Amino acid sequence: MKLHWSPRSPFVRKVMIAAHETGVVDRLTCVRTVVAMTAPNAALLPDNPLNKIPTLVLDDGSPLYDSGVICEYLDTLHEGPKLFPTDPKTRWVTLRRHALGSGLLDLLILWRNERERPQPSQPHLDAYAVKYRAALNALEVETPAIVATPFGIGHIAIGCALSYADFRFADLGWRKGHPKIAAWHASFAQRPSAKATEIVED
Ligand SMILES: N[C@@H](CCC(=O)N[C@@H](CS)C(=O)NCC(=O)O)C(=O)O
Repeated sequence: MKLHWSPRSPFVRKVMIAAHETGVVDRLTCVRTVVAMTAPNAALLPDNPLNKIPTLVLDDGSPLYDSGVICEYLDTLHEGPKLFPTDPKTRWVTLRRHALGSGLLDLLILWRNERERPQPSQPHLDAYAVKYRAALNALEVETPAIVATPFGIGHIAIGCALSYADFRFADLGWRKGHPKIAAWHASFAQRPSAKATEIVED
């Protein structure tokens, strides 16, 4: 399978962590694909008209996107503990946590784009800051339940979002005031799958 990939995309990292956790990483051929919101990549558009990575191309040529869909597909390729639980009691809370982590990532990427514009919109910057703080506070409150749940796609999305905050928003110092989720993130960062996929500056 071909994965449109970049070493610094936090959404690609979600897929790579899932691939390591499910033991299918060797089945992926990672193809470096450069994307930018303002510069559609003509080589990617036939596989993903939305111009986003990660995009997975199956052996029969059919594409899969976005990161959550790809992770759920990879989860069907192994017999081990599932990243996407089927038991309704844990499934819906897991999917909501995945939405929280992925949504926080979306927010951080939009925020970064806005603050790098020549004339950023202050109302947008202020709104991103409010939502970011609300998300961190929600994670802090939910940490005991997150810790008590078997590792899954919710943990992957939340872990990738917090690592991305470290990478691009070190100035925010997100750990301050959020000691519980910070302690959880420290243990997430020690997982072999997280260590193997860490995003670093070139
Ligand atoms: N919802 C998508 C988001 C993926 C995403 O935003 N990827 C960024 C790179 S980190 C991208 O491809 N941006 C290019 C663009 O938006 O045109 C997913 O979960 O896969």
